[in-house]
Amino acid sequence: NINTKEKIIAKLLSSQGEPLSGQKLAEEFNISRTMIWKHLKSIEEDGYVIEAIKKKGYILQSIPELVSPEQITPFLETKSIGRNILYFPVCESTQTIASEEARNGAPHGTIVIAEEQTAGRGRLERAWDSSANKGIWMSVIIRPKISPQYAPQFTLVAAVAITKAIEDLSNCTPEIKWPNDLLISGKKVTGILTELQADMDQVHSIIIGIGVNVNQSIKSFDETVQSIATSLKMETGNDFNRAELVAKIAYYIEKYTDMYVENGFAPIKLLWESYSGTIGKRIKATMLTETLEGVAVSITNDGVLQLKLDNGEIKGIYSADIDI
Ligand code: BT5
Repeated sequence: NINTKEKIIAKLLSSQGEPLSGQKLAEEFNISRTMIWKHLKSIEEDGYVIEAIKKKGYILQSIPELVSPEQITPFLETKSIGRNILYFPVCESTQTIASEEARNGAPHGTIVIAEEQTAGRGRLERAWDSSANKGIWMSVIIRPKISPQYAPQFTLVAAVAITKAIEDLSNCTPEIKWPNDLLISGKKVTGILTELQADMDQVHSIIIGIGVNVNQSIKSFDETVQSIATSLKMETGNDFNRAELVAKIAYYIEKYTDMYVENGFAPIKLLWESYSGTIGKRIKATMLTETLEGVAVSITNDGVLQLKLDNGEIKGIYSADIDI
């Protein structure tokens, strides 16, 4: 059934302004005119605009804004990031698919992307709200030749890359909240989930999961996150072309990954600090086994947060939830 629907979409896309006759479609797929009509209704629900011309047939007026490879590729300015795209209208989690693909040898730069996730996840198995056609839900597989201890730095590389991309296309500058959130007006617009496949000496792949809230209104968010989440549309009043933003993010991930491999973490750290909303603030860091309070004084060259406790002691924090 889905197959017939996809074939009808393909026919509409290739008909180039010539009306498609419902009768001919019915004959070709060997189903009733009513079934054809039902498929067309379902296609319209996906965001395609179809005009029916009496006695002639159906013409495609416009296609929905998607994050399909066909819509992303024209915007791409990269050598490797996004040159292999695996696209899903719906999946459980792009991160899970990307892990599998990475294990099976998917090339550096592969992007797994979905219109909708039914089991999107954050750190520590928390849920990530990923409603259909409104956000960017993607996982990028990179294969830098580094040792595993440096992998967490790629969360910071990604944070800078996404910040730059959002700034370029929206004129909003998100603030980076260490380690993995981007905020606009104090609300979360992006979450990053970095996972690693490695042996003791060498990284095989780093999988950067990226969730960006783009065209949602407050109502499209799950009630549990409505008070903490925002989208680019909510902040600016504008709709954004998600495919263009995906390509921009790919561009900056490539740029900063190359920069990292050539020059190390120092230049990335400078950029990161310029966008950070954490450094210099008094924070509470909640970790798996303890909670610490103090002033976030800096990040080290390894991306570790330096927290100055009230007794003057400096503690290195590798991962935590931060309250400011
Ligand atoms: C994150 O975790 O922020 C990482 C999110 C990564 C999502 C991407 S989407 C593509 C890829 N595939 C996946 O399955 N995941 C990645 P964390 O720091 O643990 O934050 C999770 C918390 O953010 C939740 O507990 C909620 O409070 C909140 N949250 C959930 N959905 C949100 C949304 N859409 N916008 C803002 N906040 C949200």
